Amino acid sequence: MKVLEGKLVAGKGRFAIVASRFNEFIVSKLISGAEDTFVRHGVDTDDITLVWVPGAFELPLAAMKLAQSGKYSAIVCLGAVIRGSTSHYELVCSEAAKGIAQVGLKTGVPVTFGVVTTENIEQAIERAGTKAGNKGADAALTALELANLMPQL
Ligand code: INI
Repeated sequence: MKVLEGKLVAGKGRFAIVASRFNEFIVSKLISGAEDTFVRHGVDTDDITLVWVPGAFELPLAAMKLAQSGKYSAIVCLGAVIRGSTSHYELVCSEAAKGIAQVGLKTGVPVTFGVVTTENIEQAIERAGTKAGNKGADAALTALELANLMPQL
C-alpha cells in the first residue's frame, strides 16, 4: 500500500498568518504560538508574512487574496470570538469557519483554522497558550503538514 502523508518540515515554501485585531490580547498569543511553531520546524522568519484584519469575519477575504497570489504554501487564520462579548457570536463564528474552508477548497491552497471560539474570556485564555495548549501553534503545525502533503497528491 502506498501511503502519502505530510511531514512537519518547512520545505522551501512561504507561509502567511492572517490575524484579527478583535480580542487582540488573545490573538497576539496565538500569533506567537504560530510563529514559534514555524520557526522551530525550520521556517525562516523572513518567509512568514503577518496580515492584520479587523475581526474574524474579515479573515476569509484576506486569506482569499493571499491564496490567489500564489506566493504561499499555506495560510493560517487566527482570531478569537468570545460569546460573552457579542450578540452575533454564532454568525461571526460560522461565517469565519465557512469562509476559511471555502478559500482552501476554491484555491487548493491549505488554509488552517486557528480561531478560538469560546463562551468566555477564561476559556479563550486557556486555548491561547495555557491549560488547553495554543490553537495558533496547532494551526501552524497543520499548515506545515498540509504544505508538505499537497505536492505529493
Ligand atoms: N470579531 C472577532 O474577531 N471576535 C469577536 O468576539 C467579535 N465580536 O464579539 O463581535 C468580532 N466581531 C467583529 C466582526 O468580526 C467584524 O469585524 C465586524 O462585524 C465588521 O465586519
